[in-house]
Amino acid sequence: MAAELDHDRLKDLYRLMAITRRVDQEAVALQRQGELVAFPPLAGQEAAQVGSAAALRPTDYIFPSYRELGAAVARGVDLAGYLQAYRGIWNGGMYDPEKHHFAPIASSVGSHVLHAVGWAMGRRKDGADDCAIAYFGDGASSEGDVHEAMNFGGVFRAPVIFFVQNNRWAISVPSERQTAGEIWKRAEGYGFRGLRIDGNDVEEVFGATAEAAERARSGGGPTLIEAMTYRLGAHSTADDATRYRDSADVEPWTAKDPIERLRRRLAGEAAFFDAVDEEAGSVVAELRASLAETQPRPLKEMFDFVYASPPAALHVQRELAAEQHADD
Ligand SMILES: Cc1ncc(C[n+]2csc(CCOP(=O)(O)OP(=O)(O)O)c2C)c(N)n1
Ligand SMILES: [Mg+2]
Repeated sequence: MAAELDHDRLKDLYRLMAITRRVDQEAVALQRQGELVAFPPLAGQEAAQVGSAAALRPTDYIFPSYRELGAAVARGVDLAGYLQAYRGIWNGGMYDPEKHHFAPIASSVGSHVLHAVGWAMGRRKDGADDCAIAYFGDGASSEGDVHEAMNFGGVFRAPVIFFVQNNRWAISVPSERQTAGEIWKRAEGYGFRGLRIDGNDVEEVFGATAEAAERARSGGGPTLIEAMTYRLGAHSTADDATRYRDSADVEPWTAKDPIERLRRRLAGEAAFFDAVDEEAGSVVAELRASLAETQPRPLKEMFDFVYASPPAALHVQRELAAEQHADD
């Protein structure tokens, strides 16, 4: 289902994917240098994320998991704010979700898929024709929350796209050890359209997402897109993927690297590639500088923002914390 994107659009997608790759590598380096607590690299999944996010309108709402840096780059989210989540400064990132319609990062697997459905239903009640997209993994597709979200979305024909990146792994569990059938086929049981696409082909991803968004806007209900891709790196900087997978399994996917694939299509654009490299270099230099300036948040904020009226026990804890950490 190629969307036949024009040359300039392909160049823009290349630019976003290349910047994403560079920021991803920088984030891993920052973790190794002690600047981040942990980071889940997305290398290999750039086409799936950038192609889908770029196919939406800025007013459509993105509900990311913890591995959606590429969608954040495509949306123009403040990347230092994004990485605060991985620096342990703030759960869910310090960027403003409302500014770019990019929800706080969900590290609880699958939980945000319900939020996407709720937001989509609310937006329709407001009379708007925006849609929501929920990004989640092959592993998350086994979560009860995800089944509930898809069932609810189907029954209420919510304007939502369920976008699964099947990167073949849920930490150390390969997808065939956790899903007996095919994820995209579940859509039929929920009463909406499902499809499987080549997640490393940015044009195909863009086309499938644009079509799903159109369906959502026009009252056609949700779409489940299963984008077949591969997690080239480890699950996160906290694990060693060589303990559970062979490098021989990774090699064929390295050959299908989505950025190299697009670069081959854009051959002859040497000056453009150089300009993108240079831009990516400045993006990461700025990012590094702005992370270095990050100050910890006031300790008392740990107790804010959850309850409108915090329970008594929390008040006690808050006072104790204030007493014991008067300087924080
Ligand atoms: C509710 C919940 N259960 C377990 C975990 C631990 N955990 C973190 S990531 C992950 C694997 C998720 O795999 P998948 O959905 O395929 O996403 P991927 O990491 O491949 O992007 C697990 C089990 C968690 N964060 N939240
Ligand atoms: Mg996975």
